Amino acid sequence: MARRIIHIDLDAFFVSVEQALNPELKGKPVVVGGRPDRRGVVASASYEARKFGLYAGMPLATASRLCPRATFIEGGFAKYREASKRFMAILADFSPFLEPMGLDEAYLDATGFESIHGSVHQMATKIKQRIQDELGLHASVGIAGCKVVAKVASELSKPDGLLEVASGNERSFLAPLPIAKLPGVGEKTERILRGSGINTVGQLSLMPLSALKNHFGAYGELLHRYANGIDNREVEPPSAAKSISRETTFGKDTGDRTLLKATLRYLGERVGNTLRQRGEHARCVTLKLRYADFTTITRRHTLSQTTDSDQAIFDTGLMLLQKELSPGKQPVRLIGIGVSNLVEGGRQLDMLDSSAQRQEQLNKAIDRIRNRYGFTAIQTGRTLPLKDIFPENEGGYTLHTPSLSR
Ligand code: TTP
Ligand code: MG
Repeated sequence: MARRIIHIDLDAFFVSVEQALNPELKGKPVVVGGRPDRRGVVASASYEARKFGLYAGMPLATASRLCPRATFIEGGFAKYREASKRFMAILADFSPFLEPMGLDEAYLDATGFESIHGSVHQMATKIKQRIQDELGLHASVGIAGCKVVAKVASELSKPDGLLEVASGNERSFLAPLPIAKLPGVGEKTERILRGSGINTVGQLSLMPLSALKNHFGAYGELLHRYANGIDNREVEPPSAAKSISRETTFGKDTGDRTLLKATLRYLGERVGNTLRQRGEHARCVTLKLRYADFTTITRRHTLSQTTDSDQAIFDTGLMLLQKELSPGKQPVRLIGIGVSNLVEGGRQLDMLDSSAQRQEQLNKAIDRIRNRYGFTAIQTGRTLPLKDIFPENEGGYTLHTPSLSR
């Protein structure tokens, strides 16, 4: 099924928030960034100010020379963060497949949402309307079969625009555009490409992949795909995209089960500590092993309930480890444990389950001590064997990979 991706970006965001709060500024050249007699640059310029050649990044002094009658505002980040939160909340009402990109920009996967809203175009119109009604802001929207084309479309539609690229037309839509319009093409790349006579995305799309790879390496491949309107990146809601993992390589390959378990416990506790610091729960636990001959395996287990407990992370890791360890196996070179499918907050503890409550309280107490005095300030029984093996350093064990001191 062809995907339908929406890219949405608010117009002159900082300035528009100021204008919504102070309607006297509407329809006028306005700059957020600071007073013109100060050092500093334009953060956001209203479209009226852009007519005078003002743009983000321009020194304030230059801006005031080009447009002396513009209103210059210092701005306040708290206002923009608040507006951003409300903007994202509106988007979340339309699709759970939402990937915020900074404060005023997001991707939504609207595949299959036609039936709810009539069409994705109508869905986008409703989103724009709500943003205008509730926040007093204008948004520009691009709709296409992939992220990169949707982004180009929204940019092209500004201000207050809505541009849909029909399925299958991605390549021909991009072809006439100057290469600088393609995300990923910065000033330097633009210069190099123009130097070889490549001025449009269409010309870039016709360059042989091998030539681009020779010139730009892996980045050349990306350019080739984007220029051809190909972009398989998913819209990734932040929590689903995240994972936390810790791993280490042993100084000497080992088959010692006590050492393997103790290291797994230690790594698992580091993972759990980070998870709790972020206020998240995990649904999946992954074990990673690399054997002496560099064969690497990962084994994953999905839990029936999300967790942030060291014990649950370790128990699951241990269960996976025990399945892998058999007398005939090679010694282990590297061991790692990670969690994924993270959700904010996670489940409410079952209040009847007093052992789960005790676990939670224990984890919290351990975290408090460790966050204050260092990781090795308190030991769980399982990690004690590590004391004899690894030197301690700055409140943690010095193992053989830097990732452990993270
Ligand atoms: P943008 O979306 O790039 O710019 P914009 O919303 O002001 O204008 P447009 O209509 O072209 O989207 O950035 C969003 C906000 O981020 C912008 O309002 C201010 C801030 N910002 C900076 O502080 N510095 C910068 O250099 C840029 C580009 C943006
Ligand atoms: Mg914007």
